[in-house]
Amino acid sequence: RQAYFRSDLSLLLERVGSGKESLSFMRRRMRRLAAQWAAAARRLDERLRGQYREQKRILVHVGFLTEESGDVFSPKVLKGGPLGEMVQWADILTTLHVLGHNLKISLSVKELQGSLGVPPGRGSCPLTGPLPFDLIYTDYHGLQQMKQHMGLSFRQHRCHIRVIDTFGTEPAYNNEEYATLHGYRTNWGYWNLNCKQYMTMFPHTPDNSFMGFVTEELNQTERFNIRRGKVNNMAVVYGKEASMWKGEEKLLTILHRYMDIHGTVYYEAQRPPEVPAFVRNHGLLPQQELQQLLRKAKLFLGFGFPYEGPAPLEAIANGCVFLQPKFSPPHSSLNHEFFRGKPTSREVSSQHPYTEQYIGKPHVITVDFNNSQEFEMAVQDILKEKVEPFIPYEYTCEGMLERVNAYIQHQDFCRHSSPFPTANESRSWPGNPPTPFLQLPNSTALIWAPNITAPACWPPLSALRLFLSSEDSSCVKTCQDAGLICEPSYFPFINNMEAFNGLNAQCESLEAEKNHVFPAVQVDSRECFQQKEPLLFSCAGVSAKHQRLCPCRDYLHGQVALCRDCL
Ligand code: U2F
Repeated sequence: RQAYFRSDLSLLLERVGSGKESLSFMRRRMRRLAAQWAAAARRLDERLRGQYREQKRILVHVGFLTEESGDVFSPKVLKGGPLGEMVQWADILTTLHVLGHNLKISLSVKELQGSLGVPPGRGSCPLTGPLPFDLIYTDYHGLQQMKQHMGLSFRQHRCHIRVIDTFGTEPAYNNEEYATLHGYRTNWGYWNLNCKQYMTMFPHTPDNSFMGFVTEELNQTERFNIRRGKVNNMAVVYGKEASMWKGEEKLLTILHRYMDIHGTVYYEAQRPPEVPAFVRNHGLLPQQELQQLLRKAKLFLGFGFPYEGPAPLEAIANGCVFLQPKFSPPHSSLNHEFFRGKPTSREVSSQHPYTEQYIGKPHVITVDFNNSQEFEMAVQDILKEKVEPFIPYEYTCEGMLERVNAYIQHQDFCRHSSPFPTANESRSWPGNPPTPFLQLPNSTALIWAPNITAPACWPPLSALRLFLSSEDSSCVKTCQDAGLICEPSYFPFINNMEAFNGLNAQCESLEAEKNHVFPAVQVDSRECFQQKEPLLFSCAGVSAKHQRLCPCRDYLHGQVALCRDCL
């Protein structure tokens, strides 16, 4: 059946219900953004006219909101607890609804069992018969619940699952055997999924799919009013909890020489939060009122926590400059409590690396906050600068609809075995192997130019550009340096001798092994290694001793998840 865009959210609002504060928060958000979603749906519908979009049966099981997982978030909604996740789930639900799919929402294990057709009380008996859904969106909590309640059939059906995973999961952590043997085992990872099944809040590593969320957009009148109403010397501090302001008195005093400082720190009636007396604290605000505050302010100031939340994008969208600390050395699961145990080694270079890398000046200023002179100069510069509201396209409703629609229509993790030879097969290719690569003029990169029929693949292979990294450089970085993005789904096509030869790797020998940096060349011995375990193909992997083969692709301006020919 064909999917048709929906502009009316009433059915969705009804299904979400309002039993808990977290659900009410999501409903309020959906209602507030309804017109924006409807306009975006009209525009995308117009652009995709003529494209057949299949309607999918989708189950959304929000594991962290179930009582069975302890639901620690709902009671915190009115107290400044993490709202980022709530923002994202509200937007995911709206996206799936607006795209016209057949949606079922589950917020308890009982509903999950009912939806999957597992009779209550049957414990972990396997689901018999076919899965009644094409896709299941859940989180790590939900994944665990599904495994418990689907029994053996979980393995059979897991290719249909998508895991909403804020900070991401890297391949070395995801492959159970490898993670256990090589010290990458955490509480969360090792599910042996295709890493593209994990969907992140920001485009962290291209090993995962970037799901995202949306930011409120402005119409012409609002833009005009913002220009008129901006108060040049007004700053809002990013931090809903007093603990986020601890130890920052010195910087606040410097800032106060130039600007009035506002905060939205949660507090209980009798206990005002411990922030300096010159700060005007509004208490935790409803989202809409926070927007109004940001529309007036010139500066949004982060002190390093929370990491990678939605609020900086909202501030930038309302014409603020986001001033944030650079982390040197970067924070990661190896050196910071917050990231410890998360299934990623990603190095976080500032409070909000996405805004630093993808948006940058004049909207985002990243400086060393230990150097108060540098901080003061940044504040002075910000006061002089005139900055317009800005939203990256991928954080608009249209951008999110476009991206998620492409995933739903093209990503298929149930289709087994790559249509191309595996590590072992490629060496025993009968006769002369076809040469699928061509050198790009004036470049070390190779392009995919097969003289055989190119296998069906999404993103299409025409976008493939192959590079040899320098040692100690990941494929994320290697592709980035070339203005491209690493595309892990191309790895099976470059895991062969032809790719090494094309890049002039001068292999002394060729072996196939399980290692999350392979395919790669060992620098000192010129030994070349193919990847033996497809689940370990990794953009993020990095090794001081190896030069890696890196499959890169182009991306659309403002929509890094999609290549030019991806739509
Ligand atoms: C992030 O979670 P947070 O909830 O701490 O992220 P924020 O960026 O602070 O805010 C999320 C939303 O809270 C709203 C604001 C944002 O959309 O509009 N809000 C509000 O309604 N009223 C206020 O007074 C202040 C903010 C991240 F999203 C999570 O994934 C991480 O777990 C967490 C920790 O790093 O940070």
